[in-house]
Amino acid sequence: GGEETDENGSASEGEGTETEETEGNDAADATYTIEAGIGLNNEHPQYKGLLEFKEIVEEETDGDIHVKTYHSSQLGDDREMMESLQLNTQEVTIPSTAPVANFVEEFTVFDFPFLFPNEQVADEVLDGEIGDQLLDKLEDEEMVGLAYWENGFRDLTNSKRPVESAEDFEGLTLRTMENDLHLDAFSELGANPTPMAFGELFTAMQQGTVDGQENPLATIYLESFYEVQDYYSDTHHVYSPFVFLMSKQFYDGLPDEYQTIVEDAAVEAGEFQREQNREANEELLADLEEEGMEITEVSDEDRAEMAEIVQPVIDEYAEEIGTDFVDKVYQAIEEAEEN
Ligand code: KDG
Repeated sequence: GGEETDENGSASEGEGTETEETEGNDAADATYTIEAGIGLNNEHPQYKGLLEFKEIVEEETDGDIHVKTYHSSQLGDDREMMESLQLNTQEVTIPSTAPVANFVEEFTVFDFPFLFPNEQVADEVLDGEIGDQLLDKLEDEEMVGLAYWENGFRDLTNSKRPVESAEDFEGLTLRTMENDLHLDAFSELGANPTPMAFGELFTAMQQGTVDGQENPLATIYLESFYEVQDYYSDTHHVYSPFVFLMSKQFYDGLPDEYQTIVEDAAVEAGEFQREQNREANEELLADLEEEGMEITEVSDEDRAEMAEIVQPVIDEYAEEIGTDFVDKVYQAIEEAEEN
């Protein structure tokens, strides 16, 4: 529930790498320890969701599983943390789907530009058969996918000019996530994409190595990107899910009962996280403007033009992933839209 604001609040003030212990739980008494790390900071709803996961798991195992939480890439970037999961030197991480596609290429489909029309449709497809099918594929990569959380619709910021239409991308040096589809789509729009780990982004913008970046509003505001960026556009070009990942070796070593507990906790904390995230993404635009960013609203026509330009890239990746599977995704989206 939302009653642990105090704990969240004090956790976000902490200077150290570890959050304060959940009351009543003594790490020394635990049989299992989960080290959980994310790239975003402790202000982000993703971290609040992680604290919720910690609380549920520690309570339901009576402290027998202890969860240590890390934020701001303290344990590494998305790729490094996933590799640590494979080696079982870290137990949990929650990356965007984009870098996950470097391990299981089918995940690329969720990053197709303008794929999901809204969050509700995304929830239904991700939490349904299609989403499950992809989570299952992670096991060959020594990871277990327990749930989808939400990063959200990605928007554009830059330090050069207002971006209103497709032409405005021309020549902008943009940091992208480490994902080939993202790279090719932004190239197609005329930008100069530079893949980079999230932890290096702020400095890259500050030093002018890149002109801009794209992320959901919550990240843009809560990571104080307004300090180094002047223009924001609500492009909403990609819906970015998070995947809650656990080391397969660690998961397999848990008693059945604990496997169920961590799985249910990932889903339950995910529901809480999605709620928090949606609130943040709704509320923060005014705050961003107050911080001095110039806000540009992108029209549906301009979005449609962007979509048309990147369509050949989408088609290419659909071929690569398998058009049968991609068609199933489109079909699931259509069905969800009817509900
Ligand atoms: O905690 C998640 C981050 O590590 C990352 O996935 C955020 O969307 C993201 C980005 O732009 O790298």
